[in-house]
Amino acid sequence: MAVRYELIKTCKQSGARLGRLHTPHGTIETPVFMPVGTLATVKTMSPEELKEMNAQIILSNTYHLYLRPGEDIVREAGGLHAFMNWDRPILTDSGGFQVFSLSKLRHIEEEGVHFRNHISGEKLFISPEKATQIQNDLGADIIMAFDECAPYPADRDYVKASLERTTRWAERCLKAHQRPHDQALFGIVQGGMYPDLRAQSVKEITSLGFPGYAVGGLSVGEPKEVMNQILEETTPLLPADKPRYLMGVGSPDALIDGVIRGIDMFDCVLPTRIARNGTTMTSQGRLVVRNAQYARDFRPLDPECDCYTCRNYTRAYIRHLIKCNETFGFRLTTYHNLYFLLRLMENIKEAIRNDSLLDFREQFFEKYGFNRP
Ligand code: PRF
Ligand code: ZN
Repeated sequence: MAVRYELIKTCKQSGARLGRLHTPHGTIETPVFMPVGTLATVKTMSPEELKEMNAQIILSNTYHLYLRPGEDIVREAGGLHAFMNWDRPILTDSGGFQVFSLSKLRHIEEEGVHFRNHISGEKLFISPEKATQIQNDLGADIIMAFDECAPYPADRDYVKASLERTTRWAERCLKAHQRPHDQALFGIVQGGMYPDLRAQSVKEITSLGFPGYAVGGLSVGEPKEVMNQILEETTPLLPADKPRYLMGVGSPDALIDGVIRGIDMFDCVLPTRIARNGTTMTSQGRLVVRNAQYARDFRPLDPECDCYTCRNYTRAYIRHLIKCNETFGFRLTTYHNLYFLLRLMENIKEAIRNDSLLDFREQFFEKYGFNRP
């Protein structure tokens, strides 16, 4: 087995899990937030900077790397770790989501998905076997099954057919997987917003026996109460001795609420994406540093933050850089946002150790507010 999950303790107040995930590139302390490096780079950040802020694992995307530069080139470079000079764990998503969100012209069949390259227009096809082969070539520590994330809203019949196909695809991914000894293939639970379909999906996917499980198909536009309700009914059905990964979720409130519902891993473009349009996460809630009100504000982004950005630069300066499209401005906000979320995860782990995660949640929201992100 390529990874091993070790459950260290559960929070007596909330049931949240503290654990360790051992991988070929080192041990991850969970719950963990994974910064997103879609194109084999966390936009604007160097690997040294990511290490300095204690990023433990990053996520990259099969779909994008298949289109550019091509998995053959990454394999020839010695795999993704060597290619991008990142020696800590990497997870690649399968493309089963990106194909649906990025490619307009696509057609789903039992065999796989036909689509057009969103850059060149070229006709392409990804199957469960192809997604697995690409991920074997990329060489991440954790790879994901090729799934279909149903849109929201979607009717029950559609979601049922889609989750059943996702199960058949998951089985094909397992068969196609060539590196089970050093790459852990995780299964993905679907089932939309229908609790009984979620239960069906968990039953089918767990019967295949994966070393970890993801909850997909959430944070696709549904109200956050709905996501929390679905999670509450889904995670208890998953095996306690395997890691659970909530895909595409990374707002501070959703991280806390997800951990409380038994989630161990998260990823999201949110902190890095909003940073590049001048929005930051602070202990007092979201701060749009691009706004005119910060033109003469010579305080740091977050007075409670001790990151590189907050120790050295003011809101006024960062606003100026971003207004002028200066790259350094995007680097400063990206650094701060990632640092903020990684520190939030540290605080969450500390609260689990102290059996006080529900108290932590109250304190956090009192200051942060319930605004998204
Ligand atoms: N499936 C895959 N990747 C994903 C998702 C999914 O359902 C989501 C849904 N939030 C984000 N990323 N493969
Ligand atoms: Zn900061």
